[in-house]
Amino acid sequence: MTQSVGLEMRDNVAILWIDNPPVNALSHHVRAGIVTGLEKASDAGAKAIVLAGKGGTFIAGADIKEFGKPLQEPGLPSVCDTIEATALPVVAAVEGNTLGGGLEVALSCHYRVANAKAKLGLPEVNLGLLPGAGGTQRLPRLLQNPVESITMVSSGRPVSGAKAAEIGLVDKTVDSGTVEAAVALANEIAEQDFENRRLSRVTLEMTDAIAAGFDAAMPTIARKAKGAIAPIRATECVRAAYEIPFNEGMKKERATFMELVVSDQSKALRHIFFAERASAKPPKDVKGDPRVVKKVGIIGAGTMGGGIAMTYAEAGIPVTVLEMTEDALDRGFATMEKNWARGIKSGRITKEGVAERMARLERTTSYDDLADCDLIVEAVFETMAIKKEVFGKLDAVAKKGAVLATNTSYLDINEIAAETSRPADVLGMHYFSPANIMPLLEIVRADETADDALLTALEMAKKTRKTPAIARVGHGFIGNRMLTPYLRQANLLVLEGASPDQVDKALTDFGWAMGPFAVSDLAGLDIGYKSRQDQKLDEHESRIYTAADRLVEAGFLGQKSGAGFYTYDPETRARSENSEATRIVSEVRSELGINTREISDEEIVERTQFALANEGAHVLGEGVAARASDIDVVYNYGYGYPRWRGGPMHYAESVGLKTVAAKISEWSDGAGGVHWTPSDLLMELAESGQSLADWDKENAS
Ligand code: 3H9
Repeated sequence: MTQSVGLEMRDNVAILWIDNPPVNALSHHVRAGIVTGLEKASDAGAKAIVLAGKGGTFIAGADIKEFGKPLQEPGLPSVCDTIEATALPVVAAVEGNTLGGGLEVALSCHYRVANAKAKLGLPEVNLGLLPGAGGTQRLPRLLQNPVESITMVSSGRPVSGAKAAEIGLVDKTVDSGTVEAAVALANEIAEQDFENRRLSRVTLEMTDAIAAGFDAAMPTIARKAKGAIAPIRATECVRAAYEIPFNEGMKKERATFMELVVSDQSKALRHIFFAERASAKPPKDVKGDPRVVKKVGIIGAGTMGGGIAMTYAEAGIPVTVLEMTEDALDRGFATMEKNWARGIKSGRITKEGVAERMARLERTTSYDDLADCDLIVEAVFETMAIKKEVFGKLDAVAKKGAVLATNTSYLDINEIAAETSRPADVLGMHYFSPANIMPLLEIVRADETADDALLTALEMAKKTRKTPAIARVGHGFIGNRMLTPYLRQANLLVLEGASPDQVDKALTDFGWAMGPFAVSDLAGLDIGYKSRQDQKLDEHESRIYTAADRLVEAGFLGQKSGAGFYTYDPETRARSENSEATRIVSEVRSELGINTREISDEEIVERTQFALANEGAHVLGEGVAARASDIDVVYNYGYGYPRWRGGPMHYAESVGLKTVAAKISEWSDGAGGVHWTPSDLLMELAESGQSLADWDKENAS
């Protein structure tokens, strides 16, 4: 037996304690320990066994770090079979996280007692996998209703212990004392026959109604999967439980698991699982503790400010919202209330919940009222002069030690910080619209930002359930900076002969939530127009956007004006071709003397995705991002990048940095070369054969 599985005898009951912090993952030594523990329990004269987890959690699943490495026996399927076949009855004491392989272990036990608050689920699909230790075969044999099995396996969403009792997943729930209750049950059933509790022996029958249920569910599962394969393959295995005997079902499940575990999708999803945990950790050089935040001030009640205020109010933190006029406050507060009211309609929040949130919001037009705030987030116009004015005022009123954050999406935060007498308190907290919904928080560490101010921003991300990634100062930080070359290529492709719809479709087929032209229409074409004018682009750059500019000048602003690159149905917002946009695009092509050509979807994907990776490598090389994996987090959580592709940097790695670098070199030497600046870092990595993952390990601060 190993130290990670301990044996405790309580009279006739043996408790096998799984102890593998922090989440009791089923690492090799735990699996081996369970098998030996079962034998020891029997040798010790136990009449029944309880399987329990130390630290208030049962088992959070297989050890994800072991995937992709050679399997060390015993494998989890065989451990589960051993548990189920044990001569003594085994009771699982389910509490905390009981996920993936953890739930499969519980399903192999003969009885389950759960804490009502435990989380039971099969989240393997989130890692591009399926339950690979009998979950797809044992779960439907336990639950009466196939729909519950299909939902749990295909969505990966966990259920509470209380819900688990309702659907027949556990035998009993308790509010506290889970292990004691499991021991009591073990004593009660110790002498009873439990043969019918071995789920592998249950025979399922496929009826017409069940088959029709699977047929009906599949298209929805495929639609929701948005290109991910695991939810579909997992559901097929659940279906097999009704169609073939247990042993054959297990073989099918195993074969599918082995196929998925080496798939690019699963590698990408596992990458992002660890990437999002790494990006939430403070840089190694940062010491100390976060400052205490009891109250937050938000400057601006527009779309961004309102969304940010909602985020904090939802997290239970009191907020003071400042605007220039009472009218602006009225509008901002009405919008927040309206947004929450939508949540009431959809059943996400109650009326009382909205009232509680609204009660956490105070309003003011006076900077003096921000004096008691511990964190103040500015969300006013994206103009340096205005930001400086705001920070000057804040400097005068904010209390000592208050963290002063700007929500700027592009500007130089060192310059903003210099406007105050306390640059150490200043940093960027860049939210994404709609801020109360979008999960990304790009935290910008300025040159003089204090460690504890940075830690406060990270802590706030956690409290408000945002996924943070830290960037350093640089135009557009990580995310928006990379958008420029991406959009540049998208617009060039249209000039060269693709239609906006072809570009959008190629990229949504690739997995993006939306294509760049649909996004531009949604954001408003005037936004890009204004920013281009402010930036005073050079001739090469402004040429690319001639068609986009002309659309704005012709009054096509995107969805808000009913048409942009596309026209929108006023009722349904369904989009169709805007013939006037098509005419403008072809007019611009002729004016610029471009001979159009057929453009393949492959070229669209390569040019846009490699442009992202190339700029990402610049960002990395300049130290604006600390890790390639942070860039992937930014794109996953802020820009609708397909999670199952891992992120733009991981995607480039999966294609092969050599291939990506060769293409970029070719393009930069070609006719459109002026639009490419190959990243030295990318070229060096491609040359040396070093991976981005290794670069992260060596260089991340
Ligand atoms: C599976 O079970 C396959 C089987 O069907 C078949 C096998 C044949 N492995 O998230 P946290 C680490 S697939 C290894 O910050 P929280 C995590 O990286 C698995 N490590 O805590 C982090 O490390 P670090 C199915 C794991 O309280 C630390 O633990 N199960 C694993 O916010 C703390 O994690 C899942 O997919 C793991 N399984 O959330 C569950 N889990 O400190 C995946 C966590 O170095 N896990 N770590 O950064 C989770 O969803 C969350 O971690 C959990 C806790 C909800 C459990």
